[in-house]
Amino acid sequence: MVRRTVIIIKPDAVNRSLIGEILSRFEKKGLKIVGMKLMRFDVNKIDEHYGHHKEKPFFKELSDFMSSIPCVFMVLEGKDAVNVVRKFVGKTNGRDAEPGTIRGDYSMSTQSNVIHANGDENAAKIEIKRFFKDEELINYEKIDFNWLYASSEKSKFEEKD
Ligand code: 3AN
Repeated sequence: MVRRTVIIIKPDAVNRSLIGEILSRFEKKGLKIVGMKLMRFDVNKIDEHYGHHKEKPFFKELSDFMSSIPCVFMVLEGKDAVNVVRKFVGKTNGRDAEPGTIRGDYSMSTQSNVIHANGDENAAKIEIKRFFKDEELINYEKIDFNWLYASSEKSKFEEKD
């Protein structure tokens, strides 16, 4: 069970001053921030990251959009973090995303859909390496840990570290 996952707060959310709002949701859920930086999306990395959309008609606009202003890149940690975050984020098209999800609450678009999250655990492993150096990920203990999980959940979680 991968315990870490990447999210990217996209340029539309940065322009709309939603960084704090989005970050706060993950914090309140109980996910721990172990990496965080503001960075302009490198064009070569966009090609790699959105390679599955390279031939699509919207790719150029997507690439221009993602590199237009800096994004916030974050690594979040928690038990089953990939699935938990994916559910939080909601469907790709903000108009279809369920109210209560981040895209459901803040997006009216498929392209400008506020946030990127990992589709599965394999993607999480790849994207952590794509966007973060080892030294940018900080291991630390937070006092809420004992209040977030039952002891049986904690032991299983730690075994997978
Ligand atoms: P998700 O971000 O939900 O994993 P993907 O991987 O299909 O969805 O799409 C990656 C990104 O590509 C989306 N977040 C969105 O910004 C953009 N995108 C996907 N489909 C479209 C589309 N039809 N028109 C414009 N942008 C799109």
